[in-house]
Amino acid sequence: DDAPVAHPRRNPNIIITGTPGTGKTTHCEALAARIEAAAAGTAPEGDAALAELRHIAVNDVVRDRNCHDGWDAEYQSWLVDEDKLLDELEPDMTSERGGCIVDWHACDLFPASWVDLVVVLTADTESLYDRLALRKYPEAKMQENIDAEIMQVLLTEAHEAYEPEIVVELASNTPDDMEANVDRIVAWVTQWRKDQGA
Ligand code: DAT
Repeated sequence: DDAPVAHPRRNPNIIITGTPGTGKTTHCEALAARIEAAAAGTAPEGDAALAELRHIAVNDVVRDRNCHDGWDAEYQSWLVDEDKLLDELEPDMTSERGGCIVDWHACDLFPASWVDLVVVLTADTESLYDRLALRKYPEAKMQENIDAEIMQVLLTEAHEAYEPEIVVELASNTPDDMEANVDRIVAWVTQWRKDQGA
C-alpha cells in the first residue's frame, strides 16, 4: 500500500554539492536566511516547512573542530580527515530532528542512510572560470576544478553513491537560477514533510 514509510527523522537532510565556485555557499546562505525567517515566524506561509532546518557549513566544521591533518599551502585547502569529519557530523545528521543542509565539494563520503536529497550545482565553464579567477586560485587548482566541472565529476559521484530519485542537478549560472533553485529546494522540503505526514 501507499502508507508513508516510517522515517528516522522529522526533517530531510540535504547535501548541496558541486565543484568549487558553482554556488554552494551562496545557495546555502539564501536558504539559511529563509530558515531563520521561518523559525522566527516572519516568513511567508510557504516557507513554514523550513522552521526546523539548519545549515551546517562543513568548511567551518573542518576548520573549527580540527577535522584535518593541516593546511596545504600550495593547494590552498585543508587536508581533510573524512573519518573525523563524519564523526563530528553524525550526531546532527542522524538525529530525530534531521534537517541538516550540508554543503561540501564532495558527496559520496556521506552514508546513504543519512541523506534524503543530493543537489548537484553546475555552472558553465566561462562563469566558473571567472568566479575562480576572482578567488585567485593557484593555476593547477583552477584547471583541476574546471576539468572536474567539464567531466561532471560530482554528478557522477552523486549518481554512483545514491538512488537516482534523490539526486537532482541544478544549473547555477545566474542570480535568477539561484533564486529558482532555492525556491525548488524549499518546495521539495515542504513536499517531503507532507509525504512523511508532518
Ligand atoms: P561555492 O561555495 O560552490 O564554492 P560560492 O557560493 O562561493 O561557490 O560562489 C562563488 C562565486 O560565484 C560567488 O562570488 C558568488 C557567485 N555565484 C554563485 N552562484 C551564482 C549564480 N547562480 N549566479 C551568479 N553568481 C553566482
